[in-house]
Amino acid sequence: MKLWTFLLVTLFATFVSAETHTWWFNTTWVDANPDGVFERKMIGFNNSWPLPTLRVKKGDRVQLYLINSFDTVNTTLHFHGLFQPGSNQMDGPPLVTQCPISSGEVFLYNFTVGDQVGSYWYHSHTSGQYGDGMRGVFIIDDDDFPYEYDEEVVLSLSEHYHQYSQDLMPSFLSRFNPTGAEPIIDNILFNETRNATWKVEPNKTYLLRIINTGRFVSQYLWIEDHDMTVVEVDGVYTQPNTTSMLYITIAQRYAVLIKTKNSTDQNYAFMNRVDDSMLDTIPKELQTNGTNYMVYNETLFNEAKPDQNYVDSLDDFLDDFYLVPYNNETLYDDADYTITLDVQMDNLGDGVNYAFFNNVSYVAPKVPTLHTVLSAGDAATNELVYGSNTNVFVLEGDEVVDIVLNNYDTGTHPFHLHGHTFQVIARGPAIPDDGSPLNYNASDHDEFPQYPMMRDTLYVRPQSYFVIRFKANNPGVWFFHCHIEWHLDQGLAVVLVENPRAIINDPNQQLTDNHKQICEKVGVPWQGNAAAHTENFLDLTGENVQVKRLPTGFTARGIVALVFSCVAGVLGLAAIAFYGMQDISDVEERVARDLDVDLDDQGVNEDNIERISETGSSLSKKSQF
Ligand SMILES: *[C@@H]1O[C@H](CO)[C@@H](O)[C@H](O)[C@H]1NC(C)=O
Ligand SMILES: *[C@@H]1O[C@H](CO)[C@@H](O)[C@H](O)[C@H]1NC(C)=O
Ligand SMILES: *[C@@H]1O[C@H](CO)[C@@H](O)[C@H](O)[C@H]1NC(C)=O
Ligand SMILES: *[C@@H]1O[C@H](CO)[C@@H](O)[C@H](O)[C@H]1NC(C)=O
Ligand SMILES: *[C@@H]1O[C@H](CO)[C@@H](O)[C@H](O)[C@H]1NC(C)=O
Ligand SMILES: *[C@@H]1O[C@H](CO)[C@@H](O)[C@H](O)[C@H]1NC(C)=O
Ligand SMILES: *[C@@H]1O[C@H](CO)[C@@H](O)[C@H](O)[C@H]1NC(C)=O
Ligand SMILES: *[C@@H]1O[C@H](CO)[C@@H](O)[C@H](O)[C@H]1NC(C)=O
Ligand SMILES: *[C@@H]1O[C@H](CO)[C@@H](O)[C@H](O)[C@H]1NC(C)=O
Ligand SMILES: *[C@@H]1O[C@H](CO)[C@@H](O)[C@H](O)[C@H]1NC(C)=O
Ligand SMILES: *[C@@H]1O[C@H](CO)[C@@H](O)[C@H](O)[C@H]1NC(C)=O
Ligand SMILES: *[C@@H]1O[C@H](CO)[C@@H](O)[C@H](O)[C@H]1NC(C)=O
Ligand SMILES: [Cu+2]
Repeated sequence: MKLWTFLLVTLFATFVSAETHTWWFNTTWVDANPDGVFERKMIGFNNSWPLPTLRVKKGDRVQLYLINSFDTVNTTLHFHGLFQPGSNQMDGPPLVTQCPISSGEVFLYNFTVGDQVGSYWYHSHTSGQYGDGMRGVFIIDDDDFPYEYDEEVVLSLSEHYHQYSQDLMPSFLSRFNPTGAEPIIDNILFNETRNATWKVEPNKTYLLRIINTGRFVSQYLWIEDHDMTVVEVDGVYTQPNTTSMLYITIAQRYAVLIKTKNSTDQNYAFMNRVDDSMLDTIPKELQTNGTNYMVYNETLFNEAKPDQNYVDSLDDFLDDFYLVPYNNETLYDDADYTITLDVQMDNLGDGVNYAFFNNVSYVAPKVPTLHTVLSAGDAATNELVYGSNTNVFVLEGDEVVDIVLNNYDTGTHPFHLHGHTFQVIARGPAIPDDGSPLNYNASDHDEFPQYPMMRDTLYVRPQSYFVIRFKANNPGVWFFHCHIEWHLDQGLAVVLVENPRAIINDPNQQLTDNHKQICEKVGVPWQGNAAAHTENFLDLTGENVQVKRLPTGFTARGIVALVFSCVAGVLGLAAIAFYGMQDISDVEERVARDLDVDLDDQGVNEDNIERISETGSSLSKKSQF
């Protein structure tokens, strides 16, 4: 009898605990002043910004209706870190798993939260919109949270630009920005503001969920005279590890326990600081440190705020490589399949600086890759149908996959894999700008950790490498990309087509009617190969491809350095004023013509190469590569 009651109660509990959350969100521009020094509009939902923190439990259903109320632009929403088992079409990246949602349309993100808990976030995956504010925190609460705490608090970090993404992007991806220098940030935010106040009570344990919702810079985080005990990283519980400082890249999450003091006679500085090594230039007026406040005593706080807290070194942050998952999950078996990706940044024939994985700069196909899978039949296992510029790798079901990433660039990059967490099995040290890049050596490496750290976003150090390992147990089309929005726009992405047959055969994975309508409205076919051919999937004529390369021996930096050196040096300042009144690209054309460089055909008079590279080096600025 007792057992029966128990079983019934358990069954009932399981049954009722799966809730359905229905949200309707209307994208709207909202007047805001996040950093307190500049009024601008931010993208909110229903005329409100910052966006709400969404809370669910595992197994719950989410029905989020996204109403695109932008005047003209498309949008999409990604739930960062969610596995989306059997619901790949709800993952969010446009032209990877869905058609863009055009202005005036409503898309229903309808999915069940998988077997996951912890700290996540959601953000637009379209056109830098999340940098304009379309981002929020997503928490999967856990009834069986393994650590004791009294109160839970979320904290988001990000950087802030005064200009809109749509204005920053064209000048970033321009031949007049040949080094690919990212726009310099105007501020860093702490919980979507600055100088923030966190009121705490004494003698308590807080669970602080820290989420970097930024699009560019990593941040250091520390609290005056308080330690933080890491217990979760990107939704993976860890064995506790106590530190005084965190380094958190964009898209990463850390949940930490913080024990408050027993006395209320003092308040403390809660510092965030930009990793300024990621900035090309550091303007004098940029506040690289943010001082926020952990307030125990408001009376005292109103009298005097704590001063900025200084640390001797920024190198003492917790190295996430050494964290151990709480469940002691051991290293997976050796890889069945190893994908090696070389990261480079370089200019193409149009003088614009692009980013490459294995010499391919990602260009979106004409048909979303998932839709190609669903319409390709037997051809779905053939990488060719996905196009030559999408960097697609087809994975077999349940195989163990290693991604070896060698970074030839001198910058730090946070890479994110959709649909999975991965084991972090190797990561090399930073190599200074004047050293040669350090590649991963499969026949000579440190022993892999027995219990590797698992997460979904991982940084690679400058001119170094990492190796990650995961099981291909989640059929779907999963984007793997640098989360720095600028670098994604430069093409730093690959697409993993995981177990295509299983996707095709799963009734849940078929496109919803709403999804097909969205495609029709935006004029994107929902069937066909990368070039939108439905008859012959191997016919790629008309596919989208990257800009052509410059001829060998000719550096694109040369071209633009040449333009600037000519304009500034040879023609003099008066010429800048003169040319400045005309379309600036005209200047380049005229200079190129004078020097016999054919920009359109990318042909070049060999005699000029020497001169061009000379001017290039004499003028070279600090660059990210
Ligand atoms: C947001 O706006 C939509 C559309 O008007 C409405 O249906 C919904 O109830 C609103 N949601 C909230 C949370 O206010
Ligand atoms: C969405 O917000 C805009 C701007 O406030 C408003 O004009 C529009 O009616 C809203 N749409 C819906 C469906 O509520
Ligand atoms: C933060 O403090 C600075 C300097 O004191 C001030 O200019 C700015 O407006 C403040 N920002 C906010 C959001 O309070
Ligand atoms: C919306 O997406 C479609 C299909 O990718 C594209 O052709 C169109 O230019 C996009 N609209 C805007 C305003 O970017
Ligand atoms: C969401 O998906 C589930 C499962 O396919 C379905 O039963 C439900 O009707 C969908 N919700 C809406 C509002 O269409
Ligand atoms: C950050 O903002 C959220 C939402 O407004 C709030 O609940 C939370 O307490 C804030 N966190 C801190 C550390 O102040
Ligand atoms: C606060 O007091 C409790 C017991 O009274 C003690 O266990 C704890 O260590 C103290 N905390 C601090 C930060 O001193
Ligand atoms: C701290 O809290 C514990 C129980 O939560 C209590 O026993 C203790 O007296 C408190 N200590 C102080 C200094 O408030
Ligand atoms: C807050 O600080 C003031 C000034 O130091 C002090 O007089 C007061 O007792 C403190 N209040 C509490 C609750 O500790
Ligand atoms: C920012 O913080 C770092 C670390 O405490 C410190 O070395 C540096 O001087 C601070 N910068 C400013 C402008 O206060
Ligand atoms: C904690 O992190 C440090 C590196 O920062 C590492 O050496 C140590 O092994 C870790 N300990 C645990 C229990 O995770
Ligand atoms: C993981 O291993 C540690 C010892 O390293 C042990 O204390 C802990 O109980 C283990 N956790 C689980 C969930 O097995
Ligand atoms: Cu990057």
